[in-house]
Amino acid sequence: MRLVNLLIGGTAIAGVVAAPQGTPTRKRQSKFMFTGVNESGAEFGNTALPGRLGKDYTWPAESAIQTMIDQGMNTFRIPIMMERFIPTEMTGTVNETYAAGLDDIVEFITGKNAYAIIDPHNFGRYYDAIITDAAGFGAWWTVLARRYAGNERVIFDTNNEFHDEDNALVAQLNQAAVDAIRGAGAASQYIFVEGNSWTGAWHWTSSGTADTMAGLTDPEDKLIYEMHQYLDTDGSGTHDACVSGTIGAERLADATAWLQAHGKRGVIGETAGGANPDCIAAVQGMLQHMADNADVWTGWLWWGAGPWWGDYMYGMEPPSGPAYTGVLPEIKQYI
Ligand SMILES: *[C@@H]1O[C@H](CO)[C@@H](O)[C@H](O)[C@H]1NC(C)=O
Ligand SMILES: CC(=O)N[C@H]1CO[C@H](CO)[C@@H](O)[C@@H]1O
Repeated sequence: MRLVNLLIGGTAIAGVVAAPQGTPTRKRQSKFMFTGVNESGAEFGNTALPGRLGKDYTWPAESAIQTMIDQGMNTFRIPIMMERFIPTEMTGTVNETYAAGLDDIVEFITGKNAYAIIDPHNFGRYYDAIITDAAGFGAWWTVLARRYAGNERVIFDTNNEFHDEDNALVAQLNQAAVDAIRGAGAASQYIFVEGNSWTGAWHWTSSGTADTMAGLTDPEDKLIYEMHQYLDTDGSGTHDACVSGTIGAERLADATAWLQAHGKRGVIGETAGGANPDCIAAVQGMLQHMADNADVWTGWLWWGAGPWWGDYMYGMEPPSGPAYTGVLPEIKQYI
């Protein structure tokens, strides 16, 4: 999701109610490997660095994640800020306060046997400057991957939505991250790689990002191409209305063909539409298209949930987020 400065009415979530441990995961209906939601909070207040816990940023609520697990979801994407994890320079040392918060939420999710996607929500930038230092980027990833190398339910997401930069650079940074993660001894985990042009599925081939991203290599062969797809007129995910009831499948068609032609696997890491009939049809059509092409599509994640979204139009936070009440019941068969 593209950054827009929202005023987050931040009420500090002091002590989240811990869900009972060991709750069995509900049987999942679809064949997708990954279904779930983005769990916002730790990347909020991204212009306030390092930021204050409970004022500028927060961590997702365990009780909300438990609710989604009970609905059959098994994958939670946790956006973080690179600068909060390693504050001085990419080759610097970890801020243990922030890292401890990440440890906790990762442990909670993976302790439920779900996947935790660690997503540096940085748009290919560090302190607002386009990252060009692949070695430094690799160093950052080495530190993070070493921390979670023993947890195979962690998924590493190279970076959220590279945009307005060189396609070759984006591929180089992705490869540096993959090499660093494997070099750190994290061999069992999936790695989600993201392309340029906001990693949009509808622009995947036309933007040229596909050409450079096709060459990525992984000794463990566990790369999954993470693409994002919104269904509003400009594909930005900033409108309640969708273009039509068929726009979801239409916008994915090109990327599906590319994945198949290149023997790659993909995941829709962010998607959303308003809680209205057109958008529901568009989302259903998209998920059906993915189910029909499950040879290449491994799953999908909704944008977004998290304790501070309030009545945000795409909010899937239980119990009253508009998408939790208005969309989720309509797409249950794809979980
Ligand atoms: C480390 O993180 C904490 C919590 O976010 C923050 O209060 C503190 O200022 C950070 N320290 C540095 C050096 O960034
Ligand atoms: C439009 C929108 O909601 N943008 C938000 C997307 O998520 C980032 C990080 O979670 C927020 O900072 C944006 O405001």
